[in-house]
Amino acid sequence: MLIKASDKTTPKSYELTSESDYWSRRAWLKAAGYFGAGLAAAVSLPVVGAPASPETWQAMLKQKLADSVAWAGSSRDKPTPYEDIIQYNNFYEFGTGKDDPARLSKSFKVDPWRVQVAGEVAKPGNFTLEDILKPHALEDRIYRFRCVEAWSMVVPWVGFPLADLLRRFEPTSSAKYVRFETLVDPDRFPAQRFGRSTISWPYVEGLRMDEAMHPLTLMVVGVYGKTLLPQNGAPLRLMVPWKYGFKSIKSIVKIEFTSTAPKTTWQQLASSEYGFYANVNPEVDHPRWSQKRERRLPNSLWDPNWVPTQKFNGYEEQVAALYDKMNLRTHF
Ligand SMILES: Nc1nc2c(c(=O)[nH]1)N[C@H]1C(S)=C(S)[C@@H](COP(=O)(O)O)O[C@H]1N2
Ligand SMILES: [Mo]
Repeated sequence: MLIKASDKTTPKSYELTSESDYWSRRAWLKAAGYFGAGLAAAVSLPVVGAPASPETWQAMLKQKLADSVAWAGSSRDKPTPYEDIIQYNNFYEFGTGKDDPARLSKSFKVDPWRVQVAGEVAKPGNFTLEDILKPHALEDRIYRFRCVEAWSMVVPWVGFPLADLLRRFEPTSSAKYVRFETLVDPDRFPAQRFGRSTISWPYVEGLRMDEAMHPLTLMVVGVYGKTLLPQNGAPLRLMVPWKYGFKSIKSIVKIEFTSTAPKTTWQQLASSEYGFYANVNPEVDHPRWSQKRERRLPNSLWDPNWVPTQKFNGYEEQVAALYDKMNLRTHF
């Protein structure tokens, strides 16, 4: 993607609050087996909200990856090789080159990590990765994945339905949209260092509530049965298979339920080129290129491997009803 607008915003540093609410405290105590034991007062509890030991969420994730089940709806297209999925990336926090994310994320440390849940919900809070992962069984889902730049892959993701996570926070009736933010940390993301990017961080994406709750919308924690690598958006990234890739925000640290549509990063940069919906649609071209076909990876300059682009990236049957009376040309 080409960035047209430019701005000189200084990166904001993301602050992890050590504050914790009743719900996450309860979840932690439950996980630790303290409920009903009558021992809680007698043992010395770790400070709730202190960084969880990395082994713990990593061990939990490993076990869940081992127990994951194949999803019946997987694409029959041939999966893109793992090497391509982890080496050809868009992740502008590392840089705009396709090889920047793999190259510059080698020493990326996920910990410490918290996910803040805020806005129109009964149960907001700051959650550890263990809190987030604990109740969810994982599924292996092979999805087609189409970037707005007209290349595509077929990726065996591992994750769980976003809807199952969102329900835990009990969104109120005012929650009409979900807004997501990526981590801001110039120590971990080189392109967030002062003056190195025209993007105003954090990277922000959003979905309408019904899109977020759709059974195809996945919270991803793995690829090809392995723990998600930083270049693919570790530890948590979204996957909305019927939308252009930029909707599938990586390395999520905030989930906010809102009553109005959030302003997303690409809309802010070039609203005439990147819309809020960003549904894959071969009938609506990007102002600067055709969306009728896509280069399916792996490919080369000599063999671009063009394939026709499908409406809603081939998921029309499952998602068309979400956009029933909408003009997809104006709501691009
Ligand atoms: N935070 C963040 N999320 C992001 C991006 C980004 O630059 N920053 N790029 C998006 C784009 S344009 C695409 S195509 C996909 C790429 O995902 P992949 O590298 O895992 O294939 O991530 C999306 N999510
Ligand atoms: Mo993209």
